[in-house]
Amino acid sequence: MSRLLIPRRKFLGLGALGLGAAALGFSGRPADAASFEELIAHAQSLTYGAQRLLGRNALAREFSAKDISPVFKVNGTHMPDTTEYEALLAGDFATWRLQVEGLVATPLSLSLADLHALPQRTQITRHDCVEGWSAIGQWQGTPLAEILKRAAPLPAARFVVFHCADFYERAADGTGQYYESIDLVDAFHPQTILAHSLNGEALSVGHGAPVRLRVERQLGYKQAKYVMRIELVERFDRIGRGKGGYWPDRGYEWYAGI
Ligand SMILES: Nc1nc2c(c(=O)[nH]1)N[C@H]1C(S)=C(S)[C@@H](COP(=O)(O)O)O[C@H]1N2
Ligand SMILES: [Mo]
Repeated sequence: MSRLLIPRRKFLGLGALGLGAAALGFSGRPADAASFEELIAHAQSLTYGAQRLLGRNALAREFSAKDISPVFKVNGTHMPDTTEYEALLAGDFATWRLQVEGLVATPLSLSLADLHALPQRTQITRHDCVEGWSAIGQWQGTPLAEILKRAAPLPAARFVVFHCADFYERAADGTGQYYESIDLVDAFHPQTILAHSLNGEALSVGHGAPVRLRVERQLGYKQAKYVMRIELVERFDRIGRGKGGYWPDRGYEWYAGI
């Protein structure tokens, strides 16, 4: 906490904003529930709103240590092919900063040490890839909610976009950078974490070092690796090809529920 670059006074001042810091759990009082409900209701799109509200807190299944897969396949990008990423890796990510920006009251710039200093969560879950393989692994990281409540999303924010370091397939026009997005229901879900470790070890490059998203109720392609920047937005139309993710832009479902 002390290493977070946020003056405490800013935290205390958030109640003045429309959203209200209390809505995001700063006080933990039961009275907060109503305003949080309003926030979530606002975030729903009609296509899946009612369904998501009913099950918004349902947990993905968690497993025990004996279930952990001996091998967790690496899929998609194995190593981001940019000089920026190579430099970060060469310095063991000491200069890496996670940017949190867009529709937030308090933009953040967090080091790996900052993320480790926040509350942590460990979970053993199953990863399901659309290509037909699964693997069970133990993920450890910082709940996205802990980060977001410090950034304080503005009332207009509806989605959280994860911008990654890698180009899955770099097109001639420079597009092709990997990205993904989730709604605020998934963003504040207790199992949604920015993982820095797999099976007790710092993430390998293959699995998304230094941090990757785990959003456990959705398929593999939503689990963005090499997350560099988190952007809160109201809509997707100016990002990538406008469908909210690298694979959604190429015909896959944006909401990839399991
Ligand atoms: N940045 C980035 N994230 C990504 C991908 C990718 O190519 N680039 N591939 C996705 C797919 S399809 C899957 S199945 C998982 C694979 O994660 P793993 O390599 O840790 O098994 O990452 C997802 N996240
Ligand atoms: Mo996948």
